[in-house]
Amino acid sequence: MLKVLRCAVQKSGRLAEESVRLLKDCGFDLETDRSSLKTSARNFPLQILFLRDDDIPTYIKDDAADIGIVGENILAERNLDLQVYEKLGFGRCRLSIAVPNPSNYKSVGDLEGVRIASSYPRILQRFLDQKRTTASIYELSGSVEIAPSIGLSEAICDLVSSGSTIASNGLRELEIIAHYEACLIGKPESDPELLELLAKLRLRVTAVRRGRCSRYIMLNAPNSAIPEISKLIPGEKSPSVLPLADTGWSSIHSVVNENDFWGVIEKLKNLGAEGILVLPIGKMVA
Ligand code: PRT
Ligand code: ZN
Repeated sequence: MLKVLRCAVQKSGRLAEESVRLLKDCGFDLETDRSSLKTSARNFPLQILFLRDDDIPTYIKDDAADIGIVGENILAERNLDLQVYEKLGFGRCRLSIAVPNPSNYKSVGDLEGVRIASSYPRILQRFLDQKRTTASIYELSGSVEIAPSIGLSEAICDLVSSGSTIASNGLRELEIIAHYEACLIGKPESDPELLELLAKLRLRVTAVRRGRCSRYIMLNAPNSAIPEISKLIPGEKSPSVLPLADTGWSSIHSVVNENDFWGVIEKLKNLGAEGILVLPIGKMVA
């Protein structure tokens, strides 16, 4: 029987939409009627299982799924023998310790002997051990931010993205423990057919991720500036340089990383570049 790669994604929540969007951008033709708990790609041996994010690592470990998309925080909290194949660039957040605002706590060391409410007791304990601080951890599965105001704890340790939830609960961030994002995970695989499907899926995910982080750039420049511009935007190997009808000028095409983008544009203009065009890239295969 033909093998099918089973991928678990969050059914609803912060990672749900982006996870499906990534898979669709990878070219998997998915019917995503969210009332069903699983669906299959019409053009690839891939089945998607829609689950609660916390259950995804266990499903993989127990062989009910082969791979999955979860926040690294979920993986870091569990001690499962799973591996991260790829960071996916969405669902970014940080795990932080927060304390009432105002309060006299200045660093983690000041939390000696206090009670900290958290849904991430293991990560927090490891962090406190590193900092040689002894505090008691009060485990909660949600609504952690409310704990100090109702007298359950003196501090909390929870995920933060914009910071508005801790601020609106009268708290301030004391220390960041770690930064996380969504990632593609799986367990060490030995079945050759599944390994082949996984390699194909990872190639596509990497290509989409690289495409999302890159921009295609085209510009005109005087020939004298080509060596400097080539150093600035080398692209994969070197930029394409095409002569313009105007003598002494060329059109230069390359790829630029989105993070460096505006800095590079300023430098290109200083080097005499004109008519700079920037286009999105769908996929970039190494
Ligand atoms: O139902 P299910 O169990 O599947 O979902 P869930 O409710 O447990 O998880 P969900 O959808 O809230 O989060 C899924 C994943 O998104 C998390 O595991 C993180 O990897 C990632 N993520 C990114 C976040 C946040 N940002 C985030 N801000 N997860 C939770 N939050 C919460 C945080 O706990 C706090 O309550 O949002 C609040 C803070 O947000 P800000 O913007 O006010 O700082
Ligand atoms: Zn959850």
